[in-house]
Amino acid sequence: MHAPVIMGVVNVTPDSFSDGGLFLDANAAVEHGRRLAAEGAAILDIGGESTRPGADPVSAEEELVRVLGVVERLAADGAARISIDTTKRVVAHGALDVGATIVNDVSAFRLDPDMAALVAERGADCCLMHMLGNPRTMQKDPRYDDVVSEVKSFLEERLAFAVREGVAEERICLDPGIGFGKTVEHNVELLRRLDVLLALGRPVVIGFSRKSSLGKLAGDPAATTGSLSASIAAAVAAYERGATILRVHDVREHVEALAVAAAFA
Ligand code: HH2
Repeated sequence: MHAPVIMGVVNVTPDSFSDGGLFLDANAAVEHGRRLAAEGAAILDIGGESTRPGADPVSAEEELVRVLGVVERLAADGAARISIDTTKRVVAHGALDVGATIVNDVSAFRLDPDMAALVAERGADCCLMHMLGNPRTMQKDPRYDDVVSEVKSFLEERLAFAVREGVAEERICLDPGIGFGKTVEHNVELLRRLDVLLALGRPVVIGFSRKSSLGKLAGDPAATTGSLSASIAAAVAAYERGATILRVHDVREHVEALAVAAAFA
């Protein structure tokens, strides 16, 4: 089985759901990113706009101010690859100019279709994620007939779109978007039947870390976040079901747990 790849989260935002405001200051964000790289993150995913349910949108100018210096400094370190977590072409463009090599677009190139041409032209890698609706509305009674086949069809269509726009297929990862327009049951079903998404032939990214479904599964129906231990359990389950990239906030603990899980694979 493949080795797990850890993507460490660096949120340069005042309002992210689990760590909003902690790393809004650029120096604090860079220090945090350095720590995550030293702990074993192969990728640092840097974002300047929260996608939590109900989050307010941020302008491209503001997003650039938040992330650009952080991307540049962490890319210059060379300790980890840099991924820019954005749906905006202009932000991705700026980040690629200063050293990012991966575009993580939670809209899968829908909010800014020109993003695909940018990724193609720059030879960047990308992650295309499923989301039902948008962050303002996505958790209001999400419904599917069959969440797994609907997410699969969506990702299949987005993969074909990206390839049509010139992105090399081997540069594309897919993500079912845990918590993006999904109930606890939807998230569980997506992980339980991950083989259906793996059949698309691309590496799968899973971001379950700290999400509220984990707190609910662990017994608190009103949970707004998930604990570290719950996050690790989900990451190990995702890895054992074939996920390649685990997007996590607590890198050291996940690296340890996944190294042990990998020993049994
Ligand atoms: N989850 C979040 C943000 N970006 N990208 C991918 N590919 N997959 C995910 O599951 C994913 C993502 C939400 O987590 P976080 O960045 O911690 O929170 P916020 O969006 O509030 O900043």
